[in-house]
Amino acid sequence: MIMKRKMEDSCKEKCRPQMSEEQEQLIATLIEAHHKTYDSSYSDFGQFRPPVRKDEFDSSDDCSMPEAPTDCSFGSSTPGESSMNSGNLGLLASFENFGQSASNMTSPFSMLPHLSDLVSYSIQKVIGFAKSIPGFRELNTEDQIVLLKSSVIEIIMLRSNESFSSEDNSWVCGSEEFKYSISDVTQAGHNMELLEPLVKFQIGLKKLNLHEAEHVLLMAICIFSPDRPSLLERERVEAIQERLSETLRAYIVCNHPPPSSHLLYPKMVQKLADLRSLNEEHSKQYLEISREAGDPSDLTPLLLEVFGSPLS
Ligand code: 8C9
Repeated sequence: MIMKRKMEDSCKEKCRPQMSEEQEQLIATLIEAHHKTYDSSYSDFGQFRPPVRKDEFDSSDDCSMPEAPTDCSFGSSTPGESSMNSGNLGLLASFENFGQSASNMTSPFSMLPHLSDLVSYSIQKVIGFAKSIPGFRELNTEDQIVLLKSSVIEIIMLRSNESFSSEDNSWVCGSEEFKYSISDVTQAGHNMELLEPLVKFQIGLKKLNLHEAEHVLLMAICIFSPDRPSLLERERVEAIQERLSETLRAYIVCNHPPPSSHLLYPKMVQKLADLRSLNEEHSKQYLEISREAGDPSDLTPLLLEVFGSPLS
């Protein structure tokens, strides 16, 4: 009897940091923003320059047509909402046009044009997501740009977990054509060595079985990292991140049942640390790829702006 009373008390105690109305609202806003910027049907992928996969068993390196449609007549389409253009991000001034020339089929980086378009498209979506996080638009423009530039590759890695399949360690975006295996990514110039940690990260993240609320909060927390270099108003960024992490902790306590809730918050924080080292590796790789890529037009103006041009 006493035992039972104690149990009930501790349960109440557990839900002590009950979710406030404001926290519930914050989660609803983030989920809506994510739905608006992550199309689970991947229907825009057909507008990217087509993926070109080298037949590993065919050394002839011929110029046969890729399986993908080579018709690039989508030309002037501008995928992504124009919400990206509005607002005050100077970074966003450049808008992407995916309808560039057909890929160079003899390039050793045969997947580069397609993956560049995928990353470029994802950057635009991440910007759209960031802009709808309460507090982001109220920051000064410089800090908005610092936060986005430094986190965007991390957010792309995080959001890609939605398409990642642990069954065969690939990202599955609808059809077979848009299924990215490790070897596809090495065909964009990324070496295996650095891809392995990314795949390990994806597997580990998948295992956390995050609820959608947790997934979107993790992305928002990552964007509002107060320790990014050269932030002007660090304290404001920190205050927003604090509000987001408190919401995440409250959500887990109140809505995530054990045993998977066990140590979930610290495990998520560890994922943010993993992303930092992936980000660092990425910067090095990007520099190499952008130097070595035969055709500079394999990259896109937005990629050059966000990750930097090798010439600058
Ligand atoms: O530096 C990069 C780069 C890419 C293309 C360029 O032209 C220039 C540079 C990005 C590098 C990373 C790998 C870094 C290893 C440390 C990039 C190749 C990875 C992606 C794009 C490979 C394919 C699967 C980062 C995330 C990887 C993938 C994402 C999948 C997505 C599909 C879908 O879930 C992205 C997501 O936004 C979706 C919409």
